Amino acid sequence: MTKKDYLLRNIIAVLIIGLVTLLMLFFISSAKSDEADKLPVVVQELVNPPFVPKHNIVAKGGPKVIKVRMTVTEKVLTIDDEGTKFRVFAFNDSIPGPLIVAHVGDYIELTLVSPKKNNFEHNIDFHASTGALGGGGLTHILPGEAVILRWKATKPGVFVYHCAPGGSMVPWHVVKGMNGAVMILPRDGLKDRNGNPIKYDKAYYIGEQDFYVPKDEYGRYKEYLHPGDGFSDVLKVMRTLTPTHVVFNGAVGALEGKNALKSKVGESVMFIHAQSNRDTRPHLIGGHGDYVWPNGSFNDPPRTNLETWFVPGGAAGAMIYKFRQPGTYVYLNHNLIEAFILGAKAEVKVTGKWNDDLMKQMMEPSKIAD
Ligand SMILES: [Cu+2]
Repeated sequence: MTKKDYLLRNIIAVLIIGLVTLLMLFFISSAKSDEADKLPVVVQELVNPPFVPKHNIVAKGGPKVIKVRMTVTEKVLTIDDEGTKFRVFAFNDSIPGPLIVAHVGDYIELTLVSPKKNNFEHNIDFHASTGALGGGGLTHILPGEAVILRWKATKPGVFVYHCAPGGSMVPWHVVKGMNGAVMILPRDGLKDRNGNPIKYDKAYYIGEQDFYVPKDEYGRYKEYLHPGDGFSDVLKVMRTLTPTHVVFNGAVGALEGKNALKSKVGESVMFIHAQSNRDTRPHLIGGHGDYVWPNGSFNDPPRTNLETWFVPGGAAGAMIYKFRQPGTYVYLNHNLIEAFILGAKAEVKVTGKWNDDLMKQMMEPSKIAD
């Protein structure tokens, strides 16, 4: 071996050792940090329903980590016009809990907090997530604790989330109001069955809630002094599968009158409808579902021009309607007993110019000859 060969061999050996070291360093560093750690972080300000956080229909830029914070509330709420008081559990003080919006490929990083003054164990199961009972297995917190969970949004659609502490606590917490929804949009937005983009000008989020309030021997709704007092009585009513209240946004009439939803002629509005426990049949009196994803999957082409659609319990659905006429519409669960007697209805007040071509009263109600 010449001196030149010897030198060349040493150089090659040094290069190989260097390369192997670099590769090892690369694998060690990539094993340490997750993909999500390298992404930009945005904080999403959650808002109370029926409003939704500010968002773009089509994603801007690449995937992000979306940080949200929710606090568990245990409190007494008035749930109807008769002043019935019921102890509820809620995410961020509202029933339903706030809507979280992200795009496919984003990560949701939730900080869940349970203040010391609470009495029960809580957690959260995101139907949109993958693994550990939807995160439920990793988020059990006692009063005075907080937990942080990060999950990747892989499926486009609208999905519910709810508390699921285990056993009979699961339905008990859900029918006390501890549920909400997540919307995961496709990065390139919504499409019709021909691949054309679908847009909406605003979105409203309606959480439908069934309550099971015990009555006393005179048929009056019972109130309980201490947090755990009503459990066995509520469980008895739950076993009948017959709710005493079915409401939107936590109380009878919560989205009516001065709190009615608002729109104007020519505006496209998305209605997100979530029900964590019980089947429902959304319907817009005076309008239609122009585009409907009844079970919430944005991968499927929307159904069109529906009069009423079905959202199974444990799911959220989405509908988009462009208002063509002014006036007051009623958006309800078209089991009309649940809507008009138990409370599952909202009003939509729409401003704009009436279109005689679509509808015209040809004669006012007038007396008829005998
Ligand atoms: Cu809970």
